[in-house]
Amino acid sequence: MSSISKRRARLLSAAMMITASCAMDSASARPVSALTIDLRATQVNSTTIGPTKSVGGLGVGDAVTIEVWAQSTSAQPIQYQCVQDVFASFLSSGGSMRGNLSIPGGRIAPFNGLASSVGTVTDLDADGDLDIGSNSTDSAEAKDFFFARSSQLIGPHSNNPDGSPISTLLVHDIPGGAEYLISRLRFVVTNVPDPSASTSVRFRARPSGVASVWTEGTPEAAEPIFDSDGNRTGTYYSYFGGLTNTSIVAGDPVLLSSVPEPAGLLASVFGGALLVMRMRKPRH
Ligand SMILES: [Ca+2]
Ligand SMILES: [Ca+2]
Repeated sequence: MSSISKRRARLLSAAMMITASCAMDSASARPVSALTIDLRATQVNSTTIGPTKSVGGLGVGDAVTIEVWAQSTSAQPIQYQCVQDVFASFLSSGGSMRGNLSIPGGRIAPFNGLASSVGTVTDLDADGDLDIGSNSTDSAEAKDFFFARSSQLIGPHSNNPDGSPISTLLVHDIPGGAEYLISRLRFVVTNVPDPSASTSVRFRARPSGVASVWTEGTPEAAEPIFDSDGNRTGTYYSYFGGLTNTSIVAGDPVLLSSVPEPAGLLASVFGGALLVMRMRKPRH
């Protein structure tokens, strides 16, 4: 590996650590009780990258794929940390780069249940490009938000009632709980007015009404499945109960920039370091 490649690998590693820290209390390095919605870029046009919090070298027409992960964590993790519903808006904000957000793949099972929605594509922040979701603060106005919704609580081992896997369910263990893939966004660059143009793609929680549904410390039921001859053929896992009503946290945004890597990546790592420093600053 060349020295440049090693340096890039170290920077990517640093960026990944920052990503993983989103569900952690940075000051104490302990998991927190929260639902953290974390975004990370995984593809530019047809090239797989990262996952990373920063993409550089972007020009007009480039398409960035950004995964949306719902991280359900507990400060005192026991049993399972689960997710069912997530209301959201997604925006590109700050900087001079413009581009349009969409969800080209539609909803991802099992978060494609009754009433789920990919949301309305619209310019939420009046900067001339398209975002996803709603600015409504009316608790009765839910229809324009992105809404990932499963018909039941989803845990790390959730599968179909016949014991087969849910092919599109992606789950990772993380400190304090688990994270679940709930969507894939696409940002297509439409305007780069200057050589250092950038913007940040971020999650914004629904400000009123039912924000989301997730649980901590949820028991798991493992039901054996038998065929007609009485032979056990599998297990159906389901989740009920647990604690609710902790806080929703937006993970660090994804920084998109026209500045070639690794400068853009350095900016993200540096920005992440600043965030940690701010969080460590003692309160007075
Ligand atoms: Ca924008
Ligand atoms: Ca906009």
